[in-house]
Amino acid sequence: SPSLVPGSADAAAPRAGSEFAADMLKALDTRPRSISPKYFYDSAGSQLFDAICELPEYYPTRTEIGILTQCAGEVAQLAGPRAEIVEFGAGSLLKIRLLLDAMKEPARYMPVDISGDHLAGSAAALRRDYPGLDVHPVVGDYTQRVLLPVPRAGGGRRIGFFPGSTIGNFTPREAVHFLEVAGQVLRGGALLLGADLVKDPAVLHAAYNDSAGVTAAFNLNLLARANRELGADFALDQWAHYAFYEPRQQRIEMHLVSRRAQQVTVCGQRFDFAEGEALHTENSYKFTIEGLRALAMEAGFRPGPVWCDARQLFSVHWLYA
Ligand code: AVI
Repeated sequence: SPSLVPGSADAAAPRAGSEFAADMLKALDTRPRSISPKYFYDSAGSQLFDAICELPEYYPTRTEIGILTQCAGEVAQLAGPRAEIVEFGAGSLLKIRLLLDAMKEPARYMPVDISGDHLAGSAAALRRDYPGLDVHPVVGDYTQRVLLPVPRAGGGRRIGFFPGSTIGNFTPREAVHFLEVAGQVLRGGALLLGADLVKDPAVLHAAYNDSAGVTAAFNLNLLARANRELGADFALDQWAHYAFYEPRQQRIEMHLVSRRAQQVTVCGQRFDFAEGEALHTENSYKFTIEGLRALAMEAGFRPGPVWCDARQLFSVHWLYA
């Protein structure tokens, strides 16, 4: 899972007091209706996201893995000996393994994630496979200031790792804020950042409208989750997955569109939807290389090398903190 500050485990009972409840009620009360994509990632949503990463149309994951495979040696050189890696989100074990395998003697790996369970699982696997590595999971919201352990005596540079273009799910302001916070904990080191690139809209459209309907199920899982956790009564077959590329803002937008006029109850409160009315569930910004570098500079980073695939679908940036 990309671990975009994923929510905690499913709960059987409606949790009217949860952050999800508060944000969903606020979203339904506001026009246009819009909610943070972080609520996609309960356990069902995280599994659906993993399935998305395997889809033939969803090029980012396999393209980034290809780039990381190519640049890992150079990254290891740039990082230097005894590097301390801070991963924002306990994401794909495959990606972090590519870096760890290339590094001479990485000293410490610190994944930061809101979900303790997710962290514990990946930490155990890495401890087993890298016996010399100090695996130090940190439970916390990496979009806010997180408390990391003090650098080890004789330790190397602090290298941040934020793959998957999860930065594209932030608003530009949130992205700069995240980069500023990351820059503070990485000062003197660097950030290795994956960013999806602006490209042929047909390629983008297909990636978010896969023929197997997995992205649709991922989007609709938000309503299913509300049914499970908030005692909501969304009739899932009355909602359409709608994703499109918006070229002026260079982003994919995902919405859930009401197929008819209907009333929904969430946490005991009723809300009306007209036919065609939407709940905006996600933005996925796409970047130019220069645009991403400018964003990083705004947050105090100094851009270093950038690696891309031959088709220029995806980019991986080394940013000096
Ligand atoms: C996690 N994130 C980078 C994905 C993306 O492409 O924006 C989430 C996703 N949404 C639909 N498909 C994948």
